[in-house]
Amino acid sequence: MLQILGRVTSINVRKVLWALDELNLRYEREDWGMPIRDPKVPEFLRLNPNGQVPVLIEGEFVLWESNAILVYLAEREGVLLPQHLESRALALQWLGWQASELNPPWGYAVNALIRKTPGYDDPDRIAQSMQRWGAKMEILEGQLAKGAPYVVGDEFTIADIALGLSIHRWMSVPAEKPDYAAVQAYYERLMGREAGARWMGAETP
Ligand SMILES: N[C@@H](CCC(=O)N[C@@H](CS)C(=O)NCC(=O)O)C(=O)O
Repeated sequence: MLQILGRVTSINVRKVLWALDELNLRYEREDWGMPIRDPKVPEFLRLNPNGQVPVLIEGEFVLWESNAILVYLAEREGVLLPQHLESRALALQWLGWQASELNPPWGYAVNALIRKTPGYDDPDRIAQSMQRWGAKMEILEGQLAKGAPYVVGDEFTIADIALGLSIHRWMSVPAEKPDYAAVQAYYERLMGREAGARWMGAETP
């Protein structure tokens, strides 16, 4: 039985849970991650030295990094990644872009406006974070405005899972935002999937 370590309030854990549901795979989940259960303890650090969730365990096999877990699950099941070489590369491109380009700018704004983390109250830095985040969202808008239902075409892939959760966060942040019509339509399409609606639920920004 697959085992997932991580709290459902984590966007990176929800990526994995969404993929597992799309694949109809059964799993057991153990709550780890602050404030529920501190992963910076020897027992957890032996599994993931970063002290972060999610972690996948299958027998002796241990895997961390949410996008690597998505790729593993997709390849294990032979779905959610295109067979066609170029389409597959494009799906991996958007998956990598989500983690390395789209996510980093939101840190300050999300801490200030969603998490209300003490110390994150500088209006200039909030504005700067929103501006940089918006610039990345504009790139996604440009791709989606080409008219395909999913980010690399007609096929739903693990890249859509990762992007969907990032867009959900964008939608949840209470701030003035540009109106991205293609992103909005894509988000609604992803919400139309049973597992998408489950893991992009309103209570989990
Ligand atoms: N690059 C990692 C990032 C993982 C990450 O940042 N996880 C956060 C939750 S979203 C975490 O473990 N935070 C510490 C905690 O929850 O205690 C991945 O994609 O798996």
